[in-house]
Amino acid sequence: MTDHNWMVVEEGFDPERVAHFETVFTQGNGFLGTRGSFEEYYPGKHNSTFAHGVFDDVPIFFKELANLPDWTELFVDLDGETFSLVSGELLGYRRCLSLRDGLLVRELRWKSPQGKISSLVFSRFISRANERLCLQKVEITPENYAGKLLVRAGLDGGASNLDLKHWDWLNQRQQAKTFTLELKTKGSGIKLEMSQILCCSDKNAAHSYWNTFNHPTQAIEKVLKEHEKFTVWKAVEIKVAPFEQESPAGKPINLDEVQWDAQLAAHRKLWQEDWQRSDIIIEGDDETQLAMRASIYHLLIAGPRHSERVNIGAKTLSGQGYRGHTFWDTEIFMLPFFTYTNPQIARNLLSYRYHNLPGALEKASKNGFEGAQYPWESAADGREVTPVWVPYHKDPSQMVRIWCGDVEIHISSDIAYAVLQYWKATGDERFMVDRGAEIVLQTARFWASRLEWNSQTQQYEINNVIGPDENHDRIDNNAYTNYMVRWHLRTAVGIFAWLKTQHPAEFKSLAERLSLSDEQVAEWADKAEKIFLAFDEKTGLIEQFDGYFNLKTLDMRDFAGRTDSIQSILGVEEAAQTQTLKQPDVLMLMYLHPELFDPEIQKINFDYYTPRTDLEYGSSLGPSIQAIMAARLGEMQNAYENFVRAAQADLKDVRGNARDGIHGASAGGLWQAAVFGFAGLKIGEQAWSIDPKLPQGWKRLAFKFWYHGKEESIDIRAEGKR
Ligand code: IFM
Repeated sequence: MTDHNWMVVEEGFDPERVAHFETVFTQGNGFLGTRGSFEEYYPGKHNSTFAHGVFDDVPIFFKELANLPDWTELFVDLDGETFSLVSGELLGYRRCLSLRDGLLVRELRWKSPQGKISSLVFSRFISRANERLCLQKVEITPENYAGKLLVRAGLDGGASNLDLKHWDWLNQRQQAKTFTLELKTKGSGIKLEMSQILCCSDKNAAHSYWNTFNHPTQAIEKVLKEHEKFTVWKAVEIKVAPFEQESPAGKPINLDEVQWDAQLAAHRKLWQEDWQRSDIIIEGDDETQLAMRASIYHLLIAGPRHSERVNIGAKTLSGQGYRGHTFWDTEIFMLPFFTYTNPQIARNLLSYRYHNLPGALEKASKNGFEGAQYPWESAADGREVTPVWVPYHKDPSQMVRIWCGDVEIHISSDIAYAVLQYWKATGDERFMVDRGAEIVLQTARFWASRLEWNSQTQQYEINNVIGPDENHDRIDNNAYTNYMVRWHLRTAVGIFAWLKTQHPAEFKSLAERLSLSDEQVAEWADKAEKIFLAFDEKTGLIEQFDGYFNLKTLDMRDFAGRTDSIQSILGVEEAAQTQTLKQPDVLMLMYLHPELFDPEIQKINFDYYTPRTDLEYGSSLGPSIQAIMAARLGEMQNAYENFVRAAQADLKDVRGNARDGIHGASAGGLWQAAVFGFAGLKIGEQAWSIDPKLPQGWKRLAFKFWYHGKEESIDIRAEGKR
C-alpha cells in the first residue's frame, strides 16, 4: 500500500475546476460536512458547511440544509498586501486530501503584486473524535522580505445558500480568548452556537477582537523577519441545539485547552479504526483503488454515527444539489456499505425511517390510501419535499413539472427491502421487533390499498407510476415496482407470522396499536399472488412497463461524441417516446432479486436492455448496478467499463455536475460493485459465500465485512486463491 493510493491531489491551480475540487475535497465527520473551499476570498467560491438535520424553509424545494457560517474563513495580509489567488503570481500550488485521515493541505508559493514572495501552507480537519470540533492552521514564511503579518479570521453570520439567507442573529460575545456567535434558522428555529479561538506560535504576537455585528473577527499581528516561519491556528466549536443530547461524541469543549497535535492524534486514531473495518484493497489498478477509497471516504464522512433522526442526502453533506434531501439512494445504494462495515450507522439510517413513519402515514392518507407511503424526497421530518415545478436548467424562464413526488412510489418497497437486508446481514432481531417490522407492515398496508383490480384480466395492477428509469413517467405496471410489491407483500405476511410466533408479547401490542388483523394479512397474501408480473414466455423478456416494447428504438451510436444525456439532448417529451433508459430498471430488479430469475433469463434481459441504457450520461446511479449485473453474468468487459464510469463520477466529473456535491449513490454503488459484483459475495440467512471474477489486471481484491456480529475477511488473488 503506497500513499499515492490514499491521496487525492490537485497539482497546479485551474480556476475552471474550483467548484469541482470544492466537492471532491469535502471534509466531515458524520455530523458536519465542509466543502474544500479556499480560506481566503475567491470570486464565485461556494464555501459551505452543512450539518445533518439542520434544514430550513425554502421556496420550491420546501426544505433545504442551511449553510452554516464558514468556519474556515482566514485572510492573510502580508506586509500590507492581502494574499489572494486572483492577484499576484502563483509560483507553486499543490493541494492534497489524505483519505487516511481527512486532512486537507494546500501548499503554495505566492508572489505579491509588489514582488514579495511568501510560502503558505494551509491545513485543516473536522474532528472524528469530537463531532463539534473543527481545526485549521496556516504556516507562513516570507521568503524575500521582512514585514508585518496580519491574519484575520471571523465567523460570518450572513452565510447563505445560493442567495437565500437562513440565519437570524441572536447574540455574540467574547470571553477571554474566544468569541461566540449565536444564530437561529428563520423558519425551523434551530439554534446554532459557533465559538472560535485563534492562536499562534509566538506568545508575543498582538491579538485583537473586532466586534463587528454578525461577523465577529479575531486578528493576530506580528512583524516577521525574512525566512521566519510563523504559524497561526484556530479551533471552532459548532453546537446545534437539537442534536447536542444525542451525540456522545459531541462533548463540550474548552477551546482554550485545544491543542492541534493532540486533537489530530485522537482524530487519526478513529480514522485508522474506520479504515480497518471499511477499506477495500485493489491491487493492480491504482486509479480505481484511489477512486474506491475516495468513495468509501465520502460515505464515511456522511454516515450519521450518533443520531438516528437524520439521514444522508443524495449529495451527502458536500453540496447544495437536491438541497440535502434523502432519496432511495440511501437504502438501495449507500446502506449496504454501512450494513456490512458499520452496522450501527445502518441502524441509525433505518431508524430515521422508523421515526418518520408519521410523515409516511400522512402521505398515504392524503392520497386516499392506508398505511405508510414514504416520500420520494425527505428532509428532517419525513414529509414529502419533492419539488413540483422546477426551473428548466437550460432555460430557467420555463418551468418543468416533476412527477416523482406524486408517483415514484417504489421507494416504500426499497426501504422495506433494506430493512430485510439489514436483518439478514446483522441478525439484529431487536431492531426487527422494535422498528423493522412496523416499517414493513405499514408499507405493505399501503400497497394493499394502492393495488388496482383489473376485472378483465383478474389481476392487480399498479398504474401511473415512475420506475427507477425516470425517462418515462406516469407509466403503468412498471416491472420493477410490481415485482417488488409482490415480494413486499409476501415478506410482510412472513414477518407478521414470525412476530406472532417468536415474539408474542410484542406482536400483540403492535397488532393492537396498528389495528392489524389476521384477515387483513391473509388478504395481503392473496393480493400478492394476483399482481400482474410482466414476463414473455417466448422471448424471456420482461417488458419494463405496459407499451414499452412499442416505443422507438434509438441507436445510441448515432449520438457518438455527445457530452450530455439523451434526455437532455432530445428533451423530456421526445426522450420518453424512445426506449432509452436513464438507468437500469429491469436489470435493477434482477440485481435485487436474482432468486426470481434464471441466469439465462437475466442474460436475455441484460442483452436487451444494456444497449438501451444511457450509462454514459444518464443517471449516476446506473453504472454501478450495470457493473454488478455484468460481472454476475461474466460480461467482464462491460462490468469493468461501468465500474470505471462509477469510479469516475466525481473524481473526473464525468457529468460536469460534481460541483453540486458528491454522487453518494454512485459511491455506495461502487462499493457494492466490488463486493457483490467482482467478489460475488452472497449473503444467506445462515452463511455467506463468494464467487470471484476479477477484472483483467487486478491482482488482488480484499475487504472485510460484518456478518451476524462477526467480522469476516475476504482476500481474493488473481490466481483464484482465497
Ligand atoms: O434517486 C435518484 C434517481 O434515481 C435519479 N435521479 C437522481 C436521484 C437522486 O440521486
